[in-house]
Amino acid sequence: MEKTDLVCPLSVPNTGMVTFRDIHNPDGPRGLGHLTPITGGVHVPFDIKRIYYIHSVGPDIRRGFHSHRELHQVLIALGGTVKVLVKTPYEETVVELNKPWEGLYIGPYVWREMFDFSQHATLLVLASADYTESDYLRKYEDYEPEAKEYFAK
Ligand code: T46
Repeated sequence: MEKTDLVCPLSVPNTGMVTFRDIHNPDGPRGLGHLTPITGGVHVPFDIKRIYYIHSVGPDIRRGFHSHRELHQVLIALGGTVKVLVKTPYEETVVELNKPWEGLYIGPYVWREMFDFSQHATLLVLASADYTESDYLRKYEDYEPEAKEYFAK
């Protein structure tokens, strides 16, 4: 299932921002907090098959350096801040994730690198499929020609 109208596109194709509900009652008891519900196919443009989270990342660490052929994902900084570079052979941009009610959608053939994790940052990832190593393009020299062919269609 894909509902692309849930995603506000960025300048890089197959990427965009998704804003979730931030439920809180400022008139309720002090410190009651916030709640964000996410339903696959309703609030993100795919059925959620898997979740994982990345945390305790050192200050100078950069992760990612790959693309997926088919996977759809949404990245959410549940706490702290994380920067994400998304790029194709033709465009690139950097997004700072810093709100637990905001997600970065990344679809097929988008190269991603995550960096500048703040202390205690936790990055939640919602994914459309099981972990499949053969879906990864982990070398830029393998990624670039396949991505050029994909985006030429
Ligand atoms: C992505 C970014 C945002 C598993 O065994 N199962 C899993 O579901 C995942 C995601 C990873 N792994 C193993 C594979 C590696 O041996 O965990 C190890 C670290 O994975 P990786 O180096 O791919 O981690 P990141 O942070 O570079 O990338 C991850 C996701 O793999 C990737 O799909 O888009 O987060």
